[in-house]
Amino acid sequence: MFCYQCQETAGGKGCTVCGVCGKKPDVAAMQDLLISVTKGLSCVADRLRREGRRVGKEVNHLVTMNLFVTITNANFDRQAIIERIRETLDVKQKLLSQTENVSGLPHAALWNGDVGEFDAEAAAVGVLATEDEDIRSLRELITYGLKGLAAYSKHANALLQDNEDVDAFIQRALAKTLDDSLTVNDLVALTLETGKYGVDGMALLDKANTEAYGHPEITTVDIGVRKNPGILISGHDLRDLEMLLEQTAGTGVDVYTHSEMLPAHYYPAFKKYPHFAGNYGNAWWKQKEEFEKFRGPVLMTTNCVVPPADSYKDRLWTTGATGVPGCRHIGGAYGETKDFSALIEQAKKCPPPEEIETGRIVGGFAHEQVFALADKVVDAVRSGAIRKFVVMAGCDGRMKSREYYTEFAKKLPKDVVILTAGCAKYKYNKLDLGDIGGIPRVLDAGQCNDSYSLALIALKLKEIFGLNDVNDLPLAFNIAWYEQKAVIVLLALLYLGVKNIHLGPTLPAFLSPNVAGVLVKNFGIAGIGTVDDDLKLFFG
Ligand code: FS2
Ligand code: SF4
Repeated sequence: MFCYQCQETAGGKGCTVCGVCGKKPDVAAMQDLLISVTKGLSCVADRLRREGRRVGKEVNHLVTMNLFVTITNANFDRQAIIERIRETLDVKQKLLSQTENVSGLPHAALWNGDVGEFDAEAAAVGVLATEDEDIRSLRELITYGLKGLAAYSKHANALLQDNEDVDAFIQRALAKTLDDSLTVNDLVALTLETGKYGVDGMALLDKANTEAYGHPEITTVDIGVRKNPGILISGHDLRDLEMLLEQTAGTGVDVYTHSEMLPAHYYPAFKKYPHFAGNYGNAWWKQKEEFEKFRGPVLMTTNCVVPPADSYKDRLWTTGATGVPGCRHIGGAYGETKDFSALIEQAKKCPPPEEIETGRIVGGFAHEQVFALADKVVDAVRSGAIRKFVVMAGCDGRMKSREYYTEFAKKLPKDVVILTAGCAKYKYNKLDLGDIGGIPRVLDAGQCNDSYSLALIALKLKEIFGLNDVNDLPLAFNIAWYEQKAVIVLLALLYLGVKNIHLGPTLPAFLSPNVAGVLVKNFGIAGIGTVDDDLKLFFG
């Protein structure tokens, strides 16, 4: 196997024996093949569009779901991935028969095979199949950005919202990653174009979420426990949460959020459920210990899943793109109501969760809420009470080097406010960092996709202060990344013209020295240093 798509890749170079995430070589192989056949399907779909034909939503949804399945910590179930490969090949063969002309299509678009041939094909189509390291680097950078974009599209699709332009771009760009005629410059341009569609994809999801559930508002979330049995729901899919809340109403079972589901509490629509109890635990990587102590069923709606210990495997349920062999999976197409009854019955027989902490955290600072506070924020900036903002959005992870972010938050000058989104927040959202004239010093916009909110807030401030360039704002970017959704967030920020983003705790292994050089030269991208050096750099 060879995989280097996430920040925790082995030795900062690539996982070759087994994934640090727990992905085994036989699963990695099927993920490689799933990507290859999805690129093949995309080539054919793109060809059909060029011929003026319509490509159905079911093809778009298949492509986005396939990409999502291969994101870090989403799916460890080889058999489930094999089924997806089969389905993708079937759909692709049907589309192939509709094309007027198959000439010039790449191998991936024309290949077909039985399960017995899957492993041999997988071995030939992985990341290392591209020999030139710069072309490989850019192809992977684009592919990982598209995976993130696909994940966000999928959540919007689950709320019955689609953007055909985004889907057509995903497929066109996937097809281009197989086009040997494209130069490094062509692929750099495609990388930025991916960022443009990243903005569109996040806008689509923002619209889908807020139209369905209202605009996030300032909310205090309990982090302790109640006395009833509970179900813990993790991941990013708000539609899954809604269905679970509906089905648990009146059953005596409470629902708690975990990790990236915490921001669900900020949406008005979920406040009507008295059994929506609070948030339990921290970021994804602490789940083994925390799921053990939760004592009730846990529903993973997306990554990040850590392969479970046997002690709680029978309580871990997956849905959507996630999968773990030996854990039960709940199916359901977009628009259908998923059946969570078995999980609820299991919960009723479980003891209530063990208390691991007490207290409350505050969040809900997405764009509309911050716009409502704009006068207060602008006054604080004009008076000098707020000297600067620092965007610390992104991901959390296991590496000890991420303690940097806790230290950085603790040592920030008291007149600096953190803007955050994503699971990165767990490195500092339980510290008492206080407020500035009633504005909390940590403003949590929501999930990683709500980085879109942070971009809108920056653009709004630019307008209010009458600036021509977003980089003239008193705003620094110190982003933590881990998996591929952070890649699309980064590309979206680059597309919006944000410069001098610091990315840590390490730069992606998939950036070749030359590609990293382009990002440094054109966008001022940098890594992180020591906390003290970086504080000096950002705040003088
Ligand atoms: Fe965190 Fe994992 Fe949000 Fe990522 S829970 S690293 O999926 O997308 O952020
Ligand atoms: Fe390694 Fe990350 Fe790939 Fe898992 S997702 S195999 S940890 S690079």
